[in-house]
Amino acid sequence: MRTLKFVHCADIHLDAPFREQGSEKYSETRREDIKKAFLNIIKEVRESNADLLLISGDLYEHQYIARRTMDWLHMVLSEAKVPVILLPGNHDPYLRNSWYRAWDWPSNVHILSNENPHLILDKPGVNLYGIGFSAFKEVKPDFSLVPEPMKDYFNMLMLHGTLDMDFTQHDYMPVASSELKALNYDYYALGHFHSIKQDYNIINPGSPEPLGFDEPGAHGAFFVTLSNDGEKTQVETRFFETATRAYHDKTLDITGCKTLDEVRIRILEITEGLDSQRDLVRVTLKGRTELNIDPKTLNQMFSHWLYFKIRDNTGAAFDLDSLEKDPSLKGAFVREIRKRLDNLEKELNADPDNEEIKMGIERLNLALFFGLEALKSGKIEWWGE
Ligand SMILES: [Mn+2]
Repeated sequence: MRTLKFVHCADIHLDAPFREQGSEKYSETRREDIKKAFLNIIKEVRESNADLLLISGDLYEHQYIARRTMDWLHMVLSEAKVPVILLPGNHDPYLRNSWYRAWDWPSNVHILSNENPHLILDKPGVNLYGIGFSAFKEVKPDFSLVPEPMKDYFNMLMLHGTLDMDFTQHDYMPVASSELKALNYDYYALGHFHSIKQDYNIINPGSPEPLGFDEPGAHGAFFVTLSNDGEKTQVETRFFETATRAYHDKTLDITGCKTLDEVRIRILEITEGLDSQRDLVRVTLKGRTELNIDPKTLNQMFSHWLYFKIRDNTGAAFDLDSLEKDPSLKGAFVREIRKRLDNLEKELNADPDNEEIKMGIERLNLALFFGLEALKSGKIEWWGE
């Protein structure tokens, strides 16, 4: 039985600019977070006795990477103590002035460029082929260049590209799973998407540290074991988390909130359990309100968080008294609902504990709101649970 253990990661994006907050201290903290995530990957390589480390593109940001980060990377990669296979992605393409060409990489590092896409390691018996970027954009790859699988070797393809979608946009190497499977390789180490995609032996591990609010959820890399009994290769995978922080993008409908304190309490409710240093939070307020929302004042309450931003997307509340005089359908609708509400209010005065009447009033108020929203914007959004 032949076996191979390796760690597969991608999309590290060392020295990404992180401009969303506009403070240099924040951006620096986040760039350090990326390094920590990468160190977690190296740690896993060492502790799990992996034979290889595969990095499927976007290891660093060509436009922003600092020389001192490259020095740090040199040190860290040599500490991996196993062969490290790099593939240039769309953020670190194999350009003429690329660090992939003009840099003293540690001796255990191999780069699969378009000039040199093929690598055979007799020990531990791996046949590797890489399809990466040599410009910031790349069209569909030519799979006819991929060598035939080698007998008694583990055959692995590394590719940075867009899997199973985006076929009208050919800028980022679009490929289909069926095209990959037809190559009959044992493992396909993909990169490019920052979220996890897995189809048995085709894996896109996502970014080890999330890079923005469009990257929620768990982030890490894969520990993979291939085993071959002489006939068939089995693939076993284990995802491990590496991220320091997590993004949370929340929406809060504040229709019906009577005071700013009530709004604050609702914000606290939806962010309960989150950690001011680990979790990066954005709250978008929506709905209709008469309150004077000042995001700056609200934000002050969360100033001790590493990142907490409240955005105001609310609209003005309906002015029922003037709408009632409206000659159109809107006016007729408001008059009808208000007439029914008046009747129920009278009934409730006579029978103050009647739950059914209370519920009827609540329902009519909702009907009034939804009806006006539909008449005004042509659609309604349900914000309930
Ligand atoms: Mn990327």
